[in-house]
Amino acid sequence: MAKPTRRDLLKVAGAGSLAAGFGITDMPVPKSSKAKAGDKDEHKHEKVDGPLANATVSFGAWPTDPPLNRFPNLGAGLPPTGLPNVHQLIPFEAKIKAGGSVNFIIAGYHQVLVYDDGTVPSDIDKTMLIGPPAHGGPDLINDPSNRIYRGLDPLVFPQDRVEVVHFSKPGKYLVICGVLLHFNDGMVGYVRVEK
Ligand SMILES: [Cu+2]
Repeated sequence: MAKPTRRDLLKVAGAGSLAAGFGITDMPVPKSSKAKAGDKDEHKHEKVDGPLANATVSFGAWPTDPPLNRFPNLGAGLPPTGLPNVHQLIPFEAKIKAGGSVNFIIAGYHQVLVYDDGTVPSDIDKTMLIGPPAHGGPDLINDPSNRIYRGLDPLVFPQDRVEVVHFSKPGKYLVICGVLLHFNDGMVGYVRVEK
């Protein structure tokens, strides 16, 4: 009798993880899907609709003048490559309503930092940094005062990605790029959250 080959075993293992990934298991199904401990608050939100339910902010952008050729994957890897990049938040001020979210679409080596209502760029302490040798990239701003969201380490792959940030209260929130050089370059913007 032929022994199962390594390939066969991998096939079985693959099928098992696929089933688990889609929730197809022999586990008994709980009677109430609301009964799970620890998640009740995450499912009590009111529905948010309309044009101010969310906004998209380009967080950096790849230039086209002069033409830029990123094929095959220039600027996607680690660390920053020195490719040209537009260090801006577009639009500069995004508007949503309370309970909505902002989809930050990140193009290139950037870090999203959001500061609480009323913060302005001059409030940011640029002496609080994280950089070499603790961190492998250029200096990052690490001022925790009034910081309400700190995005992924820009050394994360892929650098072109989306981070969705929720705003529950009205206010004018400062959003900056955590890369010190970019912040100094004016890579800031605001999220205005209406009632
Ligand atoms: Cu940046």
